[in-house]
Amino acid sequence: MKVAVVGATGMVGEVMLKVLEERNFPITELIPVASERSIGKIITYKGTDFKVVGLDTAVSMRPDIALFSAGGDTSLEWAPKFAEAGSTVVDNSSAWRMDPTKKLVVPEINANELTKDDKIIANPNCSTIQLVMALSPLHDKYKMKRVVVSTYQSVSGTGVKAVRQLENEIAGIDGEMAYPYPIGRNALPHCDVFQDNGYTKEEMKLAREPQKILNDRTFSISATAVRIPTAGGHSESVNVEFENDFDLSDVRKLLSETPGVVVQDNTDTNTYPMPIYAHDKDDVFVGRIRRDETQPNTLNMWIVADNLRKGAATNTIQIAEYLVENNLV
Ligand code: A2P
Ligand code: 11C
Repeated sequence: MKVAVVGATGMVGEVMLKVLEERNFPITELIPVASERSIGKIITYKGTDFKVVGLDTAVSMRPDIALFSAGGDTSLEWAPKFAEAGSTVVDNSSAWRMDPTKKLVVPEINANELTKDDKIIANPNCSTIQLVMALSPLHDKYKMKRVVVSTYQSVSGTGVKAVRQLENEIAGIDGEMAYPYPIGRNALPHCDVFQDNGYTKEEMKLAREPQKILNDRTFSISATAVRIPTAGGHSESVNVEFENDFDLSDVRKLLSETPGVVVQDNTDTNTYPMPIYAHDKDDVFVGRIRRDETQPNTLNMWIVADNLRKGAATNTIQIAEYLVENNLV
């Protein structure tokens, strides 16, 4: 496979290259792509040096697969050009996610919807992916009615500038600000931009993307997204009301048998998911599983995953793997 990584010099792009290498993705030619200012930079992949090229050059090289993580505007403009040239695009931006003509895919849940005709495939938002990974098996068994989720999101979700802001604050250096306020020793109830309805764009992604992935609009999700000074992963406090009652031990068993989900749940040993543990891992970690004692058929749990891995790069590459394994490219 001739594979282009668009945004190869960015935070997610770098993790994509690492994950492609780790998983030994079948690459015959790698095409690292970034903005004009990075053209000619060297990217080393499996010990070989590759020169970064611009988007025009990359399209003319007609990659089989183009993995995009260079922001929504770049995807909106360039994904169709790659698709026209015959490439299959897997896009990590928010550009195409809610487009009814595009599939929004978490491979463990709905990769079977993919066909050869899907030339632009959307990768969900990081906080959505870890949420649906845990909700999907429970929904299949107990049928969700309503979910209330509060997130505790890593600065790495915002990008390099935000990681640097936190590092500068810790080191006591005045530098460029990615957020309107300090993030160290703080919590900002503000991820992505505010919308007319008073919610942020991140909160609306959490409300809408799971319905599309699970192909079911009979449940609703209400979200509050908060940025906190962690770097290794996003955490989520989740309250789920089901149609049907459940047994807590069955819930634990079901989640622990779900591929890609790891249950870490033992209050006797202080075992629960945390970003410092999830960092650099591909699984979604679930713990603090307990019954909501205030209303029937309702569960509380805590979900943590590395937002740059399963939340972005790994999920994108799993989609590409599915395409290759099923001769869809
Ligand atoms: P560059 O490094 O040349 O700016 P992050 O999300 O970490 O900020 O990274 C964004 C990635 O997307 C980088 O690789 C960046 O390249 C790339 N990028 C940003 N804007 C464009 C653009 N207009 N065309 C191509 N690549 C872009
Ligand atoms: C965050 N979820 O942590 C974002 C990052 O729609 O792909 C990814 C934004 C997106 O701020």
